[in-house]
Amino acid sequence: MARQVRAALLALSAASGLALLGCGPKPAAPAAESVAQKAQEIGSLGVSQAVVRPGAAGANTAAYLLLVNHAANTDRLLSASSPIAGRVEIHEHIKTDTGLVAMRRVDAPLALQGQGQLAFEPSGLHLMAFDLNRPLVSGETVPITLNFEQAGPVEVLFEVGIPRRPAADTHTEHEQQEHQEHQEHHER
Ligand SMILES: [Cu+2]
Repeated sequence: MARQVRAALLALSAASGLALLGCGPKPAAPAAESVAQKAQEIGSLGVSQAVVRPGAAGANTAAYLLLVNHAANTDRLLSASSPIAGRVEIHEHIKTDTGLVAMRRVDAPLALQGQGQLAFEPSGLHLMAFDLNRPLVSGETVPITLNFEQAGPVEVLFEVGIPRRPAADTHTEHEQQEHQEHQEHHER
């Protein structure tokens, strides 16, 4: 009996040896399966396209997502926070009198209509993560918690990467300016 077990073990190790010879390192998961492109259903809320830009430790970065409210009643986004950042603010882009695009903090609760949706995207509404406490590297997944009046705290997983540009936005200047402004914001 003991001999049989030993023989089986030998056969197993031989098999695994062959398997090791036969395959190299596993290829990285294809981008198509990334968390950002998967819909996350959290209670009455649907989340998709959750992406946060890469950034160095101590820097600021912007996060984007599409929020859908499946409930009949309006909910309100009150605040956001994340273990990877000193603080997270809700920002929007506005056009100044001189025609420049600037960003400003949204202080009031942000309404999300019943059965409605809210898009956070480049050159529009976005989440600003200030003072990253570690580098964010493309491909990894980080949590940001959104605090809603009705739904309560909702932890959303964001993929670190470059957001897909909205179809209507073909200007690169906007994003460059966004980065500059974020940096100035930080240095102030
Ligand atoms: Cu911003």
